[in-house]
This record gives sequence, C-alpha cells and structure tokens, in this order.
Amino acid sequence: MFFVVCSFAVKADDGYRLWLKFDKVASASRYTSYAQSVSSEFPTSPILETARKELGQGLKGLTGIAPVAKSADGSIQFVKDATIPEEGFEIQVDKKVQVKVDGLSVLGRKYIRIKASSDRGILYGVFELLRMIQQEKPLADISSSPKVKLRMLNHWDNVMGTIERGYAGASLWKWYELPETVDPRYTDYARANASIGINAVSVNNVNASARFMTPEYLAKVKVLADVFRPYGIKLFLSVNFASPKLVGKLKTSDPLDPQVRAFWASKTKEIYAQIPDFGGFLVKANSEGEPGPQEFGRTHADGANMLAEAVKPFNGIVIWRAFVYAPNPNGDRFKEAYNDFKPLDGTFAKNVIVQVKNGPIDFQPREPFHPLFGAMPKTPLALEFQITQEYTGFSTNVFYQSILFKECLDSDTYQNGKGSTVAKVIDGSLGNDQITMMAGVANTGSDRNWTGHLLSQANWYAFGRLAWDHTLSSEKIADEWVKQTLTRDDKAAKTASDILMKSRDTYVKFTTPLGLHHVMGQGIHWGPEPWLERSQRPDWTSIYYHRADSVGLGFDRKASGSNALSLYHPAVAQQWLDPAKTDLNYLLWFHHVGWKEKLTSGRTLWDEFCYRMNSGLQEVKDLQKDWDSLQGKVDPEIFADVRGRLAAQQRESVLWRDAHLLYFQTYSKLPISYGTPARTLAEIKEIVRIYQLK
Ligand code: BDP
Repeated sequence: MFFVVCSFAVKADDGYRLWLKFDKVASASRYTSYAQSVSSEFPTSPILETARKELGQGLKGLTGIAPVAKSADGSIQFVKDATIPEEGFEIQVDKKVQVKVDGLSVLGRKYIRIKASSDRGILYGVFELLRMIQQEKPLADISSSPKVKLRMLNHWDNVMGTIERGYAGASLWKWYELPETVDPRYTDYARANASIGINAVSVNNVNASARFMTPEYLAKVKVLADVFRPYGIKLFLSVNFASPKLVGKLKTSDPLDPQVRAFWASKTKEIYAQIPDFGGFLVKANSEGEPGPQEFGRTHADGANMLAEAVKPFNGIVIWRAFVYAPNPNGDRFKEAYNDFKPLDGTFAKNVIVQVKNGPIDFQPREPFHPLFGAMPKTPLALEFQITQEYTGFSTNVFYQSILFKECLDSDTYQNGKGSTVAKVIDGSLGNDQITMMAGVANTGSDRNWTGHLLSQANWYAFGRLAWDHTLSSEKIADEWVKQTLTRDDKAAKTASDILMKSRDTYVKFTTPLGLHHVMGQGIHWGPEPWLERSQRPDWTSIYYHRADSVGLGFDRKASGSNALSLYHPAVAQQWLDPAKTDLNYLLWFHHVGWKEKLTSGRTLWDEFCYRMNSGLQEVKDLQKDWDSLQGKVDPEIFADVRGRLAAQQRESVLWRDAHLLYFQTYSKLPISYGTPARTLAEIKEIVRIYQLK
C-alpha cells in the first residue's frame, strides 16, 4: 500500500508583501466590471509601463481578472489633463459617456478614469485605486496632489552592509555584489515606496564614506538609480565633505579653494554622466566629528553653496543638514543649530535646502518642534523625521510614529502670524519655496518583513502618506495600513488601529514621562541609563539633560536658565514659560520642578512621575491583551511574531520603570508611590552595563 503525503499548507505570511498584498477581496464582484481593460492617452514610458504593470497585477490579485490592454476606451482609462498639478491625479468613477458601438451611439458602460498631467501622476493614481479596492471601499471620485515636492527616505546604510541605527537586519544594498548582481528586492523596495508617494532616496549614511565619490562605487550606485527610475524615484548621495582630500588627493577640502571647486565640478559631471536624473547631495557637516567647512573658517552656507554651484548646471540640489551642536558643558544643545544657522538665513544658493530634525535635541520620543522652523523665512527648510526607532524602542516596541509626526507638523511657529504651522513652513505655502521636502530616516533592512517589528511597517507607510499629504489624520492612516496589511475584519481592524494609536503615549510614559529626555543607554541608546554622568562629551550624558538634584528635576530653559525658550516666537514661548501652565507632556523640557511641587494633575511631581511610569507598564499589558484578542483574525506567523515582541516590550518596560524610580529616588528621597520595583538599582545597572559590552 502506498501513502501519498501531501502537504498543501498555505505558506504563512512573513510580512514581505507589506501593504501590497493584493489578495482576492470578498467583494471582488463589485470591481470586476472595471477590471476588464486598460487604455492610455499617454505615450509609453518606463513609468507608464510600471503603472500598467502594477494595475494589471493588482487587479488580477484583488478581483481575479487581469485587464487587457486596449488602444482606447478601456474600462480603466489613463487620461491626460494638463491642469492637474505635477505628480497629482484625479480618479473619476462611472461618469456615463456616449460611445459608438457598431456605428450606434449608446450610453457608455462602467469605467474609471485616472487623470494626470504626467505619467507619475498616473502611477500614483493607480496605487490610490488599488488602495481603495484593497480596503474594499466603495469606489469614489478623488483628486489628490502632493503637498511637498521631495518625499524622501534617508538610508543610514554603510558600505560594509551594516546600518547605523538599523534594527531590521543588514542593509538592503549589497555593495560588494553590485553592479553585476542586482537583487530583485531592490525593485520590491522601489515599488513599496512608489505606492505611498516616496519619490527620492538617499542610499548611504550621512556619516558618509568617501568611497561613493569613486568611479568604482558610482557604477554600483548607477544600478540602483536604474532600478528606482521606473518607479519615479530619484537617487541622492550623502557626501563626505573631505572627499577632495580623501579621493581627489588634494591638500585641502576648503570650499573656497579653486581646486576643491574644480574637484566637485568634475565629480558632479562624472555622476550625471552615469545618472542623468541624479537628485543631488545630502550633507552632514561639522557634526559629530564629520568634516565640514568650519574647519577652514568657512560657514555652512559657504560649504553648501560651493556644492550647489557644482550641481546647478544639472538641476541638482544640495540638502544641507542643520543637525549640529558644539560640545559646550555650559551651553544648551537645544540652541546650537539655531545659533549656527539662523544668522545664515538668506545666504544660501537657490538650489540649497536646509534639512532640520523635527526637534532641537535628537529624535526623542516626544520633543517640542525645532526652533529653526519659523526662524528662517528666506531659506527653504526640509523636515527630517527618524522612522527607524533609535530612541523609540528599536524593533521590540510598538511606537506608531504618525502621532509624533503630526504633532510636529501641526505645531504653530507663528512665522507669519497664527496658523503658521511647521507643515506650512515646509510645504512652501508661507514663502513660495521652490524646493519643498520631507525626509525620513529609513527603518528598512534585510529582515523578511523589512522593518523588524511588523507594526513598524506602519511607520514607513505613515511617513510616505504624510509626506504626500500632511493633512491626513493618524487614525485614517492607521486604518488604511491595518486593512491592507493585517485584517479587513472591522472589529479586529479597530483593535489593531487602537493599538497603534495608543502606542506612542504608552512608550513615552514608561521611558520619558513629563518631558524627560535623552536618558537612554550610552551609545547604542538601548534601555534606560539616567545615571550616565561621564561620556566623550557632556551633552552625551543623561545628567546634562535631566538635571536631577535634591530640589527637583528638569532643564530650566527660561531666562533664569539657558533661555532656549527665547528662540521661539513669543506666542510660542508663552505656552511653555510658566510651569503652572505648561502642558505636563513638556514640563521637564523647560522647567526644573521641585519634587514636592503640585502639578495640574493634582499630584506632586514625584507622585506624577511614579504614576506615569507605572501606568505605562499597565498599558503595555493592555496592548498585549488587545493583540492576543486578534488571534485567528490575523495571519498566525505575524500574530506570533508581534506577540513575542510585545512580551519583550513588557520586559523592557519593567526595566525602564524600575531604573527611573530607583535612580531618581536617590534625589527625591521620597517613597515610591506607584509600583513596586522588581530589582535593585545595582541589578538594573548591571543589566544595562551588560548590554553595552562588545
Ligand atoms: C543621532 C544618531 C547618530 C546619527 C545622528 C545624525 O545617534 O547615529 O549619525 O543622529 O542624525 O541621533 O547624524
């Protein structure tokens, strides 16, 4: 007797397909009449072919029907409309038209028109249509165009294949295999970006290797640019400011030196010969040990303008980062970038944009907006977020960043009076900027699910969606992502969205409540290390930021302290001047508050601190329960993976709470009013020390 053992087990979902699953929807019949055929008024082009291919594959998956190509009158039509803004689109559904059938004029059947002025607009319209169907939404007319022109990912990927602050495996770019071997994953990456409107990518770390300025490496980079192009994505490179010395063998990299200028001019020419649509340079200069123009007594503007001159003939741009801070033990890092850049307002070349992090310190879990927003009306500013979770829990904590992104975008700078939000500063609507841009430090890596924590895919997604349209709500974005990625079951989807919506606040509660900041473990930034008092630089310690003493806790940034508040417009500073009126979420950012001082919550500072830390812990347990309720509603492999990560988060939250309570108690000398630490301070310090060993 023969037994044939067949295993038809459905391959579990490992998250690789992101939000682009395109599995058949239950209501497919609603859409099938539209899926019959496609026609286009556009001449063929690589981007148009991508649009056709994506539409075909997407509809085939979602409805079971692959549309056929027609020369005209398809059930889906790509229509040219020069009045639609660059990259924007309009989708029109079911407007009945007269069509000729066998010489007779009859009322036309169901169709969808995707209108745009360019092939890019068509591509984005296609992804919008697929997004609607994947969520099983009734098809509706929509018109949409991006609020900022450059929607960019910054990869902090190194030549050796590691990623600075990456928590999802190794770099996607296999530099040693390129240019001969082209990983198909590069294409999957490009289409994921295109599906959410990302149109620019800088592929290498801002702590840049000069290797990228050599013919050897440019040949590799060219291959990536070729893969990205049909998805409407422009490639940029981070450059090492000392490249003239390092690869050009010059004696100096002084931006005003004629030979240095000649080096950059010829290097740029060489790049454009390989990559005709190269976007330009991203530069981190005179920051954290990176070389820059100040070494030669020149300003950031001198450096930026020199590079700008080199890329100008090719319509390239220079993105110059404002992330600078001097190691001054008596200063306040909060003010450093402002002091360096504000005086340079109006002196940058037209093709330079200054890229500013969302907050003045460094991508903290909650941070007030950077005071440079609103302070440089004559300079286009780009907003930089960190999608990768360096300070927000690596890949073991759920932290839905859309909440943080929106908080910054919606902050009022008062640049041109009330209503001058950060969003309006960066989308150019206050100043008519030629270049407008939002950048996010990528959270992608070689992990099968791209982002380590599956729920962190939502952060990549949210970044793209908000860069396209900063008026979208975090709820809407979460709902879209969940329905495309996890489940379309309404109740389960609501539970999953709620987990995302709550996650940011929960994380802040057990790590940096009340405006505490920069108290993470030294160097790797894992876990708590509020006791860190010595480092290479004073502003890399924790005590520099929390300023705990026997009196109280927090950094006084009023006139009595560092006076950083004076950098903001008075109407902005006003809300944070009086500790009694300051939003508790920002309290310790601006005030040194007495341990026993009563807060607006009715509790003393110490009690509120204990209370928040402890509720953070409780909330993590609630998130675990919520996730557990999704068993059977989401894919089992995804379910188990996220479940494990939430358990890790729970473990870490106990460590954070206990570290903070026990350490700060040595200053407050008060009894712990909420929660009971599971370990001694010495035991916790040992755990954190071990995490920092090589
Ligand atoms: C800091 C990171 C460091 C980056 C730096 C930057 O710790 O690795 O190089 O930001 O933005 O937060 O340049």
